[in-house]
Amino acid sequence: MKKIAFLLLMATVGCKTNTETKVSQVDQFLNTYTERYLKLYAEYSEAEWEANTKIIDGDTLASHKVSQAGGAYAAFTGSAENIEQATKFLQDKEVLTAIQIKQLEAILYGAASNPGTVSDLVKEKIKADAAQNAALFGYDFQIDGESVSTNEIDEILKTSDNLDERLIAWNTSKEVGIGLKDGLENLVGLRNQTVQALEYEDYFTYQVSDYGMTRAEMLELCEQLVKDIWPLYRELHTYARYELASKYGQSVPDMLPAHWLPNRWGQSWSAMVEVEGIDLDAILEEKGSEWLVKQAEQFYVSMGFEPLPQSFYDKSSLYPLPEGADYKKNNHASAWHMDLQQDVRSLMSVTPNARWYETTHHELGHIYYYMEYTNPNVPPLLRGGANRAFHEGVGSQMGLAAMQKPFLEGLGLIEEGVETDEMQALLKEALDMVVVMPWGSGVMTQFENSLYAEALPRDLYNQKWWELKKKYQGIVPPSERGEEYCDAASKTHINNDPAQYYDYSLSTVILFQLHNHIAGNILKQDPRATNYYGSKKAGAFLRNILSKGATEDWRKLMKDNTGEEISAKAMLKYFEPLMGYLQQQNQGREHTLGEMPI
Ligand code: X8Z
Ligand code: ZN
Repeated sequence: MKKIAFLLLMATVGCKTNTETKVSQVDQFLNTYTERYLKLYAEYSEAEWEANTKIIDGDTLASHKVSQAGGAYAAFTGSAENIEQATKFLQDKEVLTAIQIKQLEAILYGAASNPGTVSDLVKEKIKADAAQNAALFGYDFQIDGESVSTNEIDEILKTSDNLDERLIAWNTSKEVGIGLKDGLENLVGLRNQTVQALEYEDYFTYQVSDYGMTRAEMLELCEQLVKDIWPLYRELHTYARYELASKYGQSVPDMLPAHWLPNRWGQSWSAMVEVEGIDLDAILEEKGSEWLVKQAEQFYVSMGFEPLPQSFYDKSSLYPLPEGADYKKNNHASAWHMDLQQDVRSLMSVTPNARWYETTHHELGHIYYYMEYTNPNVPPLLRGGANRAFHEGVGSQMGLAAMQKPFLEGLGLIEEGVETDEMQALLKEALDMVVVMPWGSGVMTQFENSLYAEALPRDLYNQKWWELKKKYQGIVPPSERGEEYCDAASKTHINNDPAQYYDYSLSTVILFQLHNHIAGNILKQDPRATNYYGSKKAGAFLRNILSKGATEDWRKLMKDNTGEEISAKAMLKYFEPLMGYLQQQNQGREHTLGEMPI
């Protein structure tokens, strides 16, 4: 008895020493890794920032810098030595702390996109990525021989009643895809091959694994979300066909012609309707672009977030380039955590209208996420969102809140007590938030799944794209689009945020879960008419989620904060009153979408 007890004691003591040694060995490894990682990460970000804010035709220096810095970053993060060490430590999971395990896993996840064992492939991928980006954002869109910006194309699609003019603008917007097709095909191969070197089946599977899910699980979740919102989407589709046909003086088509819609990809339709009493475009035009950014910051600050550092304003690229500039910049909005510390920047082309008002809140959501998880409890390797969808959701949630009537009244943007049509306001929101679902979880997700996991041949790219557009969105091209076009490649994310677009549709359902919670439990307000402004309590609720970064499992975070699993229920509840209204509007109209897409 005694002997056994003694032996047990020895074993425990021995084990404790072992554990302590292991824990401190891992800490030492993580510290050394992090120090080098931060330096290389910051250098790579800086090179990328330059290459995205100053795109000059044939500029080899910028692409050389990206290749150099990207190469050094890849060589370190994908080095056999680091992979080996992290793998070895993870074999003894039971003696490690949860936060150590998460960091080691993050190291391996990062390594898989740059494995040192295939360093030539990785170098080629970095170069190809940079070239694709420069081709996409250096593209000179032209109408009648005159250069036009994407903001100008968007403006035509938003406002013009002239179908000929719309068709020209839409066709112009797709021209860029032609020259991107070869690069896309090449990148698909390179992305797949690099992750396959670390045993992932394909790049889509790799990207999904960041959620702790398999490809099949993600596809199933996406299909489920599309099914959940489909009855509402189907009503919106019918409504849009009839309303737009009447606006353009045309007969009602079975499917929506792409150039009829107020967005290049038919992913947001809110510009279709106006809410009387709330003409945000007119109000914002008077205020000017700088005001938009400052106001969005002020909204966050009112809820208890810190003011943005001065360096944000000094270093960001927030507005369109001056007329006649001899270079271009990336025209798609983004937010950057340059050094995983205090250097946060945004790249936008803010113009004073409702779309940029929403986008500014969206981008500042990323920035505030960066600032909140830059704290001593979150090691730099875990400075990311609970998952990527959480990162996308925060700012969109604030954007939604910043459009609601009580908020606008409080800010003096509309007159207190002004008569507005609440159903129109709800419809306008649905035309963005519901419409993004079949686009994000359907078209984009299915297309990229085919591209990466099902070896879609290049001579079917456009055919597949339009099959999916018809099936999930009920949208058809203005005329036959052969394989000489590559319409998918006109979408930024297909080129440079690959295989992760489901982030946006998941973020939409998550944001309604968080929003309904804030409205119902914290503000005690109608979720369709809230005013978050100045609510430190709502701010604290959000800050608590953001400040954890990626240190906790996202499912647990969701459950702890809302008591729910991820689902479209909150979103459907929010839009409930709209269903009856649409059914009434659509009485006697023919639905051309099936009762379910799948
Ligand atoms: O890409 C974005 C953001 C940048 S993270 C502007 N969004 C998606 C898109 O534009 O397609 C926001 C909504 C969907
Ligand atoms: Zn975003």
